[in-house]
Amino acid sequence: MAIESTLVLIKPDGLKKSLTGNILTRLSEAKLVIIGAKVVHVTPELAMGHYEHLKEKPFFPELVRYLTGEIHNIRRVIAFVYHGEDAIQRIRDLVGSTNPEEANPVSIRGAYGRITTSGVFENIVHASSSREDAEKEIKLWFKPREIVEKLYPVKEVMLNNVKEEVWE
Ligand code: DAT
Ligand code: MG
Repeated sequence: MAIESTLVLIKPDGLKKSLTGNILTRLSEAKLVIIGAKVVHVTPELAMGHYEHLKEKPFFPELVRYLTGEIHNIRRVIAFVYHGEDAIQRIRDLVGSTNPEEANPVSIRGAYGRITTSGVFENIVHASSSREDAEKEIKLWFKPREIVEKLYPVKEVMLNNVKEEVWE
């Protein structure tokens, strides 16, 4: 077992269904620490970057509309970085499988997700699925100073005459 970090997003359907407290309570069973948290307005660019690996899929345009909140008219998600032993698998186990109809019924996706008539998997939360994905996703959603652990190398740049840390 290893110390890992993982990205969790409460997607627009999770917010619309008012599940934030419930999701955080369930995820607390993983016995991990939250080292970053914020509300994010999701632009199409951010959504496309996040789901880059699926850009050839027929459901990609709908997936981008889902994450930006266009479908639910909720233009935000809540993003978290969880940190600790075996974080990626522990969170995935509580989140459940991608397809909410096939997910363990007591997992978050199994309990609250659905498939829409147009075929979108509305599965409530995102959770990173490998170390490689977690690093890519955490760097996409968070700046170094928004996380209270030094996870990955950073460099300093000057932005409008102010020093800022960015991922190396
Ligand atoms: P996960 O979110 O479990 O990591 P993924 O990375 O393969 O799954 O896909 C990202 C999202 O894309 C997923 O949460 C829902 C959507 N998706 C995946 N496969 C799909 C499919 N066959 N039909 C509709 N949506 C799908
Ligand atoms: Mg994935």
